[in-house]
Amino acid sequence: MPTQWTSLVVSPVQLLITFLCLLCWLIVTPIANAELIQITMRSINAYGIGDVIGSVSAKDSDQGLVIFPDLTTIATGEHGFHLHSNPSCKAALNPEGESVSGLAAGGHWDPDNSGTHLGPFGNGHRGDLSKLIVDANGTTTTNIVAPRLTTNDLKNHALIVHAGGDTYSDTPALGGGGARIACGVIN
Ligand SMILES: [Cu+2]
Ligand SMILES: [Zn+2]
Repeated sequence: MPTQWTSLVVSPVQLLITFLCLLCWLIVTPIANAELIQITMRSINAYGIGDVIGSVSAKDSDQGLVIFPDLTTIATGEHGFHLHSNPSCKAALNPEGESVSGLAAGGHWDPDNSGTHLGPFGNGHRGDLSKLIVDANGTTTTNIVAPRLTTNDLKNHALIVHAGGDTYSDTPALGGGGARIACGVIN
């Protein structure tokens, strides 16, 4: 074979490298281009929706949904944090006729009808998220991961922060977070 042709013959190793590069590009490109969704969060109470207290951003990753809270003026400590079914942060009346903060958001998003609250790594409500940890300044910027959610799942629902923590169990009911204190709707 003339020497000018030998350099054009592709070796199996070169083919393998080309294939691996293409594979890497196909895997990495959608993650790098993942859309960042930003949700404005407002304080809520039994009278309705109040001031903006920050935002929550979210994007897809190969570990699931990564959530970046950036909230201020929340009491120090742990706060239950969930995706609720309805895209509303309004107060609503309970069966006793009392106005309840954020009640229009409905219950924890549960598309599988599991009927159980098990936290972000269980097989219960898919809206169960890791609790937010608020530092001594009343701010929270600690990222959390929701392995069973994507940005698409957030749409037409509401993110809710509760006054209390979360046991990731049905004892007490719905993890015991109590009152809904902040909310944001994803359209
Ligand atoms: Cu909740
Ligand atoms: Zn739940």
